[in-house]
Amino acid sequence: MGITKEDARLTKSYIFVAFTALLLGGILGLLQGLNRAGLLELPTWLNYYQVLTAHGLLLVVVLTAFFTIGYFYAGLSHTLGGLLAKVRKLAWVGFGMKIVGFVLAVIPILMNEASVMYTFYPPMAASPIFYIGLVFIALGVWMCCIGAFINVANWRKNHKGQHVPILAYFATGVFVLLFFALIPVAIEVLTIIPWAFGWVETINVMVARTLFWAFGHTLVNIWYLTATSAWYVIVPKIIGGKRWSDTLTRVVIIALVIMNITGGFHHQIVDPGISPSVKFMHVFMSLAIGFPSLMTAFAMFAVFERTARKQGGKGLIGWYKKMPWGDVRFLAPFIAMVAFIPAGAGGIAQSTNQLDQVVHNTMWIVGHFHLTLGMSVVMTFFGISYWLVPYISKRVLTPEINRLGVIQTWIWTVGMIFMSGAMHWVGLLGSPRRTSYTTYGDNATALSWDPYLMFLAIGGTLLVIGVVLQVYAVFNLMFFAPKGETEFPIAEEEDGVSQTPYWTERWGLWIVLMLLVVAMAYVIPLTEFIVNAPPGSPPYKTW
Ligand code: HEM
Ligand SMILES: [Cu+2]
Repeated sequence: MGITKEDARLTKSYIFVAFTALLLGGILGLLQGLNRAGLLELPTWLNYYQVLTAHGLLLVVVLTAFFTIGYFYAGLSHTLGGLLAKVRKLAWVGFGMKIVGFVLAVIPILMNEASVMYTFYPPMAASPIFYIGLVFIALGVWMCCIGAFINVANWRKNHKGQHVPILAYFATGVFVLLFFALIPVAIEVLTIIPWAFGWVETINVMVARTLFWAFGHTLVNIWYLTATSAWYVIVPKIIGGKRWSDTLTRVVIIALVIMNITGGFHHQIVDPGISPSVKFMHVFMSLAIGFPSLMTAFAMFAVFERTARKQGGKGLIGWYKKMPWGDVRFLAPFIAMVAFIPAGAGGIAQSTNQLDQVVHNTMWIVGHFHLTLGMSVVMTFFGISYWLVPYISKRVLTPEINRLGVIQTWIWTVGMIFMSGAMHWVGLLGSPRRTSYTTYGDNATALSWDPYLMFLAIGGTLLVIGVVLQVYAVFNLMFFAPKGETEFPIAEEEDGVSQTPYWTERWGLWIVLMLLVVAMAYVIPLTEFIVNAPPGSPPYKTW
């Protein structure tokens, strides 16, 4: 049957914007990398912090939001028998609002009126237009959350007593998290706007940072959950196997939804004014998420081994030869999963108070999130694109584009190892993040960073080649590849497994539990910040 034209057009538009953002954001990334290595001087009308703000916004907000929504809307359409007309309309209105919001945010960045980075921490203050743009983006994403809820609720009404299909279940988890995570950041932005206009004189910096990270940390795990959905549901099908336990997959999703929002203070470990016990609670909750992540790691390798052995794979590890290494739809998400091992380990190190003192605000952190986001998440998105784009475009993946994809995957892998490796190392030596090229008056320590920054530049150059190949592949699959039907690959459950218990469908309960955990983590510190508020800060333009 395939996807309807209207549903396909929606996802196609979202994916088109996502990969355009990748192209622009990647080019800006290279400019930064070359500047950091002292190889390139930026023109006076475009400084390092403008480039950094745009790079962050394009890749963290635009690429990820548009890809996630495009991918899950195609998934909802496929597994729930098409999108409802009103849901499609909501997603289009959301699309328009996000584009308007993004344009509003970019104009002040280009005018050098908003070099506040994507985290926009007060007391740095941008032009109010920047924040108004962010409000539109948030409203646009909310539209898409509500659309997804309507479609899932409608399906449940018509299929009483049945389980929501697994990909739609993942989508529900992701949209629930997005919906609730946007509330704190929206409150933050709404308090910043009058301050940025000058209508109120000061702002409570601690409250703003806390509201930001209640959102920011959750966003990270939204990307992760999106990538995970493809690992659990899509990859087993591509390698010719079956899914891992349906019940435990749903338990992983529930655990991630309930425990997620409550980790924000691990981004504020060195912030003053938060009691050690509250910080400790957040660190505990952050590490608690390691538990479903380890379940995922176990599940994936169990699926690989079982599938390979069924196909005649032998030996303790010899079965690996049976995996389809030449298929980009497998290779890219596979390397993405492997990258999550060092990426997650680095994250555990950073969540530890003493270790964070060494790496906080250094290039180590930038290395960390290029490994988690730039590798584990984005490479999974790349892998998805090789079947999703032909599926929505009613075209097929040709052997040539598959080969290009395999080459792209290796270039991206090597580039990221160079860039992220150099970032981690130079961060340990003290090189700060978010700082344009300087030798600090030829200070010896600063000069010792230069060789590492050279590796950063080499890695960045490889990555930009990877970006160009990837964007070429996506646009080719969207507009030029041969016509044909492509399957939406969804793996089935193992035969003879026990029935998934119905309690997994109790979303109302999971949301209540999530809100309780969020209250446990945030009510006391926020009350403290507000009741014993420091004097507050006027806006600063530091650039
Ligand atoms: C062509 C590939 C890329 C290159 C060369 C690149 C390079 C860089 C460099 C040099 C920095 C600045 C470090 C600093 O001064 O603190 C940076 C920051 C950043 N990059 Fe990338 N990057 C690339 C791809 C990506 C991707 C794919 C993502 C996410 C999807 C991403 C997300 C970020 C974020 C969030 C920041 C931090 C911005 C901030 O501190 O405000 N980058 N990148
Ligand atoms: Cu976090």
